[in-house]
Amino acid sequence: MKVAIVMGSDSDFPVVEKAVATLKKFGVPVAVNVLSAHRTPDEALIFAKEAEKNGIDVIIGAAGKAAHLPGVLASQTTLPVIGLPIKSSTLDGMDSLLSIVQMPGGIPVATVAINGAENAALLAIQMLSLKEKSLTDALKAYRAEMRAKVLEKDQKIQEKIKDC
Ligand code: RP5
Repeated sequence: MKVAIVMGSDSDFPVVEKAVATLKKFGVPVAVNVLSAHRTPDEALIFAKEAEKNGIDVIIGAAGKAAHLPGVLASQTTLPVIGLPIKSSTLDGMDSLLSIVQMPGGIPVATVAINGAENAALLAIQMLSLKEKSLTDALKAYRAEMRAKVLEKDQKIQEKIKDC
């Protein structure tokens, strides 16, 4: 097992599934669990304490509202923890973002954008690529594909503006 995604509620899954799909696309093994810093604090702490022993290399912590889960996980392990703020409240996800990003000194959480599930997965893959060269090659191919798509869009715009 390489990447573990822990989400505060199953209601986070519609966002989290994009991270799962990205990790699978790169052939990275992924486990997904529902554990809450507030509703199942004991289980969340044990999960993080045992993550390294269980063969996990990177943890993605996804949570909304008062999103303490990624920080709580990070407090129990030296594995890198990526925080994925979920837009699940009337505050448009700003509460989740600030709860995750404003960590006290000494316990970092690498925070991606609100609902930035794909970037959370890509960042995890970049971390894993330090040890696995095949992932570096796959990331480079992914970026080349992205570049080609943007250049194609640019070309289409050039055609469109001729008719304006
Ligand atoms: C957080 O509270 C979860 O991560 C979720 O984003 C939010 C709402 O949870 P539910 O009430 O939908 O279970 O802990």
